[in-house]
Amino acid sequence: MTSVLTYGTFDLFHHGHQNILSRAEALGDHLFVGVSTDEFNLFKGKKSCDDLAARMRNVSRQVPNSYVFQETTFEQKVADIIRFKIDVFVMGDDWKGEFDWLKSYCHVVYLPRTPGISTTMLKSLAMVPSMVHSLSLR
Ligand code: C2G
Repeated sequence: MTSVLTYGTFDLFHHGHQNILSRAEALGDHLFVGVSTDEFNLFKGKKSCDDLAARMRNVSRQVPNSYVFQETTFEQKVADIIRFKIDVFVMGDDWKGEFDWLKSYCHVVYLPRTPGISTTMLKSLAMVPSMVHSLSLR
């Protein structure tokens, strides 16, 4: 049985997130997903729109047979790999090379990012109506 591990913020859940989760799931028999806490996001320099519960729920809906847990530090990955007996660690290739240090614990796979979609893009699109609204008030 092959166990697969990945992490993410998964804010404003979109098809890029869906793709990586589905492809990670297809690499093995069990998928484990660490979802960044709001506090860890701040450490990563991100302020998520959806709270942790919503982001974990969205992940669980996409990969219902996965085990979804909280990611609170970058460093917890080794402990997670050991406790879940992980065979394959997967991230999108925007992280290429960043997690090669985990290769002594498990296979490390970077999958191509889904082009044309990002949480940052969705956040900026969300700004447009409020900007138009505020401009219209002038
Ligand atoms: N992703 C993707 N295609 C996109 C957007 C994101 O494949 N268009 C992938 C990312 O490469 C990542 C996963 O989706 O593997 C989650 O992305 P984010 O929610 O942005 O997570 P991130 O902030 O990269 O946090 O310790 C690792 C970090 O927690 C990862």
